[in-house]
Amino acid sequence: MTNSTLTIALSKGRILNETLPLLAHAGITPAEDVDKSRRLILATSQPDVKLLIIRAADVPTYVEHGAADLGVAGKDVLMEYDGDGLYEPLDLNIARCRMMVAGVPGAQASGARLRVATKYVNVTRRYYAEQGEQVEIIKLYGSMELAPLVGLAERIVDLVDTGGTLKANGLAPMETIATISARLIVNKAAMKMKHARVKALIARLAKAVEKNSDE
Ligand code: PRT
Ligand code: MG
Repeated sequence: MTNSTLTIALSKGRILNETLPLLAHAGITPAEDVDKSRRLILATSQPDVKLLIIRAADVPTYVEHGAADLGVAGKDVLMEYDGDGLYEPLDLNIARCRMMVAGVPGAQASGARLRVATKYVNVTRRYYAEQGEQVEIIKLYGSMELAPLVGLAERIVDLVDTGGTLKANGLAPMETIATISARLIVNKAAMKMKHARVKALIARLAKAVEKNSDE
């Protein structure tokens, strides 16, 4: 992207839905209906601001490499991502949930080690290391709730909001690893090179977040 453009990476779904009202407060609205559009680069009401629509887990990668100046990513995604080219200046206080250990109540490990299925392998490895517990981590890409039901694992590490998904699958929440919300992230070079505009946007978003929490 050219130096005069400010690009913001977002993922479709709850992140986009909950970020759009905050962006609107900052004077940025998409030029077309984001739910209907298949475009991956969206123009906005501000000619020099563009939105990139990408997968949630890819947002830190785009921002770290400067392919996007800013992004909105869940704390879960940021905890799992191992990079260091990012600033995280603002908790947007949206898309809130908890990262939890869950399982079938009373289920014991079949072998020597508890098997834990998750897409958050880095976070899970750190968590059990801190607990001093040796576990076998099984990498999945989604639908973790299925794993304990078919004998793939005794535990899962997944996001929990209402608890409805766990309950519907006969699982119970057991331990909270972290409380999660979406964060604004900024490329380090963009923070320097486009300082005034990035800072102004952060300030406007911070105001919108404040207003949100008053409601
Ligand atoms: O869906 P896709 O594979 O494209 O990617 P994604 O799953 O990473 O994206 P998306 O849009 O589903 O989630 C984006 C971000 O929203 C996550 O990274 C979190 O930071 C945040 N978020 C907040 C959640 C939830 N709440 C949430 N409840 N993400 C997922 N869930 C899922 C959870 O994984 C479980 O399957 O909802 C289910 C549990 O919900 P309850 O209400 O039944 O407890
Ligand atoms: Mg999803």
